[in-house]
Order: sequence, then C-alpha cells, then structure tokens
Amino acid sequence: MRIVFVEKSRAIIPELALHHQRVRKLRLLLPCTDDNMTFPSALLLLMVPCIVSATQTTGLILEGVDPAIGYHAIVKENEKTVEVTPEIKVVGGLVSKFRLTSKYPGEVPFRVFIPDRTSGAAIMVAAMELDCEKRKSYKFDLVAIGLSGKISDNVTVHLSVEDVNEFAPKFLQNSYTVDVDEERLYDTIVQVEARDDDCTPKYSDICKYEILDPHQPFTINFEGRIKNTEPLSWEQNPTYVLSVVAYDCGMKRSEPTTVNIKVNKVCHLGWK
Ligand SMILES: [Ca+2]
Ligand SMILES: [Ca+2]
Repeated sequence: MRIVFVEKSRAIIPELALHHQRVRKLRLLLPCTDDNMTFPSALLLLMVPCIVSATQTTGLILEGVDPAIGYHAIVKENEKTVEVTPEIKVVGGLVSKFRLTSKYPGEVPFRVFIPDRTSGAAIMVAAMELDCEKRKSYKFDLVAIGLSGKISDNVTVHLSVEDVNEFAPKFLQNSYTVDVDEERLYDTIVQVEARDDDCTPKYSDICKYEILDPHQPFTINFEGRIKNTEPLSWEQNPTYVLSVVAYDCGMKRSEPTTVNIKVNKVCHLGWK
C-alpha cells in the first residue's frame, strides 16, 4: 500500500518535499492498490498534520557547513567511527546515498550513511583499518544524492587519523660496551639511543631514559647520555653492567638494553 500526500487542490506532494521544516495540514490518501488488501477500492481522505520542507524548491542542502571551509573529521587509527565537525546533516529531501571522491590516487576508505532518514543526520565510518604510521590525513569531497537524483553542494572533508600509542621505544643496539679510566669523572661515558615507530611526537618522542638499578654510581639524562657520579676504582669494581630503558612521551617503556662499562686500571709512576 502506498501513502500519498495531497494539497487541498488534490495536487500530489512529492515524497521528497516532506520534511521537518514547517508543519501544516494536508489530506492523506490511502489508495488500496495492493491486490492482497481487503479494503474497498475507494480513496480514504483524512486530515492529518504533516511536515513539509520550506526548502523543497532548493533541493538537498548540507546544513550548517560552510563549503569554503568544509568538514573537519578525526578518527583514531584503531577505531571506525569518525567524528565530524559540524555534524553532517541533510535537509530538503530524503537521501539515497553519499558520494565521496578524491583527486588523489586510491579509494576513499570511508563510508557515510543516514541511520534514520527522517532526521537527516549522517554518520561517517572508516571502511578499512587505518594506520597513522602509513597515512595521517585524507582530503576528499562529499555530496549527498537524493532519492529523486538531486545532488547537494560539493563539500570538502579534511580528515586526520589520530595516533594511538601502539609501539614501545626500541634501542638502536641490544647492548653497548665502553671502557673508562678509573679515578675520573666523565661528562659522558656513552650515549644510548632509542626510537619509536608511532606517528606523532606525543607517542614517538623519547621523553626519558632510566637506569633500572638506581644504586649504581651512574646517571643518565633525557638524551641518553650516561656519566659516572663518582670516580671509579678498578680494584673495587672492574666492570659494571647497567640495564637501561627508554620511555616515549606517552610513558610506554622499552625493553632494556645492556650497557657494559669496563674500568681501566691507571698506572701511576712512582718510586719502588
Ligand atoms: Ca610509542
Ligand atoms: Ca600509532
């Protein structure tokens, strides 16, 4: 059974013209065209409140967005739901689908749909796994296509893929070995270095290095430079083995690297 809305003049109002902009009374015709129905074939005339769009003559409109600025969108690299500002909302008719196109090679890996046609509010989702480490941003154009084939204005979407702290820092070397002379204070004995594969400084910069055993006579600074805090003695301890870790700026910790420090005995000239 098909429901038809008519004006007083009995002119039929297209389905696309029905929207929530303005309310007025219309006649509702219920023609019993379905063969399975048992109603008499006469038309049923009712007066019902109906919702009619004030923009029915202008076609589909992407509401609340400035086409010169476009939409800004953000999605975490391990999530599907895209947060779009302003919200994508279509007025002026019912939407059949959205078309997303890009001037750049490759498909646009996103999908836009309206869960509830009467609201006109759309949702954007990622159609594939996103990887900030491979691609941080997308730029594409969006249009809404109505059931009647009418097309909205073209609006650009600027989308950023938000980083997630998936990677821990890794040291460039599994171990470091260095010789030092006893009885000396060094500015730098050795510099260790770790790197991190995440795609933003927040999660990939190394914010801190740490010697796991705090009772060793050495310190390490934020650049990974290790120095002794007191002169070393070959007789007391000819070798030190330090376990050093690195933290990214999201405080994700690396596996330790080993720093072997060999103390050289210094010979002194003297009378025998
Ligand atoms: Ca990281
Ligand atoms: Ca990441």
